[in-house]
Amino acid sequence: MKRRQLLQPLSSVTGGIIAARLLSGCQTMTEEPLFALHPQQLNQPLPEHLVIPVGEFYVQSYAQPPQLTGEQWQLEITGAVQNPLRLTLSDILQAAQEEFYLTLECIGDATGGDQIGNALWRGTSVLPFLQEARVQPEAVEWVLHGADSYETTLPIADVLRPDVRLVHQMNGQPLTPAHGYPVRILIPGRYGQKQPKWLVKMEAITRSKQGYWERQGWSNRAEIPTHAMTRQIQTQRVWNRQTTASLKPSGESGWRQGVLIAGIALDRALPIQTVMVSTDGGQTWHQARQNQPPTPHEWTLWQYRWQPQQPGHHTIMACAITQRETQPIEDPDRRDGSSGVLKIQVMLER
Ligand SMILES: Nc1nc2c(c(=O)[nH]1)N[C@H]1C(S)=C(S)[C@@H](COP(=O)(O)O)O[C@H]1N2
Ligand SMILES: [Mo]
Repeated sequence: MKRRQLLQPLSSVTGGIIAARLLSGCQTMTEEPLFALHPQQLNQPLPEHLVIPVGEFYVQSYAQPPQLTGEQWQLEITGAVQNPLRLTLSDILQAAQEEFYLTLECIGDATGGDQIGNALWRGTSVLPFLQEARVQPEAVEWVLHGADSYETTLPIADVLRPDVRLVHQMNGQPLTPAHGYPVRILIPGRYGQKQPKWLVKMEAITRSKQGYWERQGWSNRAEIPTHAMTRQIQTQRVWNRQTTASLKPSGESGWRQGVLIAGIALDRALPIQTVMVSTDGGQTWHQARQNQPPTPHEWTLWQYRWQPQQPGHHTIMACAITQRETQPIEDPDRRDGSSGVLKIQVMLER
């Protein structure tokens, strides 16, 4: 839904967009709090990792997921390469395995939206295969093809990296059909559109070209900017269609004992230096506590304990800072991803 609303002013409505509308946004979000934290426990360290279960993880597919079997699946490495390859699933499974956390987000995700999730992935580096295929010097880009005819492109050097992996497991289980069974590729630092599911062909090309979503006006670099999102107020989950919260003064999650504000932050390459939280619509800012994920490609978790003095309406905001940039309050250009600050209205009851 959100994606379609964003796309309409950018391009004419095509079959693909209608399919995207039908297939996205249909995940069931639970009302369970994201963080099992209470205001009384606010001095405890944040969890090291927070993973979204597969059944709750957003799905963004422009068409029906293709039905592939592990036996029939093959990955072709072809085009401007000296030694074209054809890999099977056992080639992927027999290569050196790596497990790593990586946060996936859709570039069409609205500010503070729910098309973002973190998972533990398992797979193998693509680099040894690409080195074996020997890309020709005149090649400029890779076209990454999905079995659903989805395609996206990336500069040659951005895929020839040890941390670009061919992935076959998500949270300890084989990829589900919706998430790309049997194999997808993960390119750290880029929005989801650069991460084809059901990957069947990597084609080196000598003249640059744009992929499916990029032709519809979405950023071709699709690099993740510095941004934070509030995900929880006290024990209530906050998603983009729920930007208000109401708290009673007393009782288990009463505001007089303090209010937990918590969320996530992400950047394409740099660690999150600081997350600043405002409870007065941006007039004053306070530093949140945060964890230190092993790589910047996994979301940073943060929390702030607010001790309100007055009942009434308050506007909560969170803003992330890296060495490169400070998150802007308003979205600069949503075709580069919505990186503006989410504003949550909190009503503290009398
Ligand atoms: N083959 C294929 N890969 C794809 C897509 C697609 O439609 N087809 N959608 C992309 C988009 S726009 C996003 S945001 C991510 C979403 O991955 P997920 O559905 O596993 O969350 O997959 C990407 N890879
Ligand atoms: Mo996406």
